[in-house]
Amino acid sequence: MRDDPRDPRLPTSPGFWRSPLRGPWFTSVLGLVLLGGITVLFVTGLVSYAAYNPDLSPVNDKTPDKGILGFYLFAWPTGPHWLYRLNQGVHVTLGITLIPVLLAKLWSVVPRLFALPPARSLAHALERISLLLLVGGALFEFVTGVLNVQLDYVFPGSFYPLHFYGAWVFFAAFVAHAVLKMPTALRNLRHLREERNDLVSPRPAEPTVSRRGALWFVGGGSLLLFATTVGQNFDGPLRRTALLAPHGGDEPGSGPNGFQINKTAAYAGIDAADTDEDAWRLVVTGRTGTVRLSRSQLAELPLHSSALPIACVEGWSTSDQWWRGVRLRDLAALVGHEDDPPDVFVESLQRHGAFRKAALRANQVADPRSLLALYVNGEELSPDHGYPARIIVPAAPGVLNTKWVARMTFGDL
Ligand SMILES: Nc1nc2c(c(=O)[nH]1)N[C@H]1C(S)=C(S)[C@@H](COP(=O)(O)O)O[C@H]1N2
Ligand SMILES: [Mo]
Repeated sequence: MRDDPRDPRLPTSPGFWRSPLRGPWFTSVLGLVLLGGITVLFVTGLVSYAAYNPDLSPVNDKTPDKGILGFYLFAWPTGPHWLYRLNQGVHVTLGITLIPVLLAKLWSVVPRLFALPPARSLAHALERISLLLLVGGALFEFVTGVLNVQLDYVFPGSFYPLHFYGAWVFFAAFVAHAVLKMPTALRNLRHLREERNDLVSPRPAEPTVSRRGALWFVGGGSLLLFATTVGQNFDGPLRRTALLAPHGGDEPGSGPNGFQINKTAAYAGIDAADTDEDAWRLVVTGRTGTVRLSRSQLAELPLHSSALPIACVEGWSTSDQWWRGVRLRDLAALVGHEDDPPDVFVESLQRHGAFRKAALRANQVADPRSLLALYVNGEELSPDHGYPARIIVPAAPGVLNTKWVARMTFGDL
């Protein structure tokens, strides 16, 4: 008896699963929410990757072996200036908001994981393998994403290739699943009287909550996560509502430099002795050679202002800050690129760390709002925001806004 798969004490028996909530309607509602939500996550994720300009330079490319998976890459525009802020805010906030829906959906179909026989036919075997990729892929993408946002990452290997390749594997299984299940899901939602299927328990326990009630519970969980995350894309009082987000809560300080900081100068190993007026020189190289500029020489060049946000890949952003500094295209002109500014390779004083250098495309250099900033909100940059000078480019991800700049090399990359 103990080995009989129909023994209701074993999870392989349909009778083991007693929740009266399980059934085609509950699973279909959650499935359709995920269909819409995950499609948006996939698209915003791919778009975010394009924003890194991976085709431009190996230093920007976190997945150099991507092959044809990079088929869609495009030159990232510089406008509207909040483009990356919006894209990444949606990607991260929506991902976190969907966690309860994903968990409820997996819970609703968990009896199928144990169903025997493992495969009734070749087609059934293939379907079950694709489900493993689907469930495994979904868990992998959500877990790596959340770890990267919350914990500054703890996985072995870099986050970017894992999350990128994982997304393709997962999305392929997801598309196959959606195509196979869509007709059933729509039918289940249209029919008032439910069709019975294998998800409906043959010996249901007494209900403690209705199916609609359970959906409200899942939705409430999502709403709570949304409400405690979305504020990290705004300043001051709104940011304080982002209780669960690492860049939620209070601003790191007050005054002109009192907005969010990713890595501090201390963390990046920036020594104050290397940034003072006597020590620091910006080294700019281009067609006509190299010039070295002290900070006070830079401050005597024509200065311009632009109001631009910092928007991090981890899904937090600031509102527009007033940056003031030298236009990137004016720096290009100083070294012989007067008319058509080329790409530029930017290197930081920072010696270690993944984001100490970045390449910018010619369109980013040419934009009059793109600056090597010396000031922010009317004051000198603070050490943590990149003193003596940092890059700020409209619509770009935060990683391209290199802090503590030491060297800029203009030329087609
Ligand atoms: N040199 C250097 N520049 C850097 C980084 C870094 O780690 N080192 N981090 C980047 C990232 S990921 C972001 S989001 C922004 C954050 O800028 P902030 O700290 O001024 O808000 O700086 C960018 N510039
Ligand atoms: Mo970032």
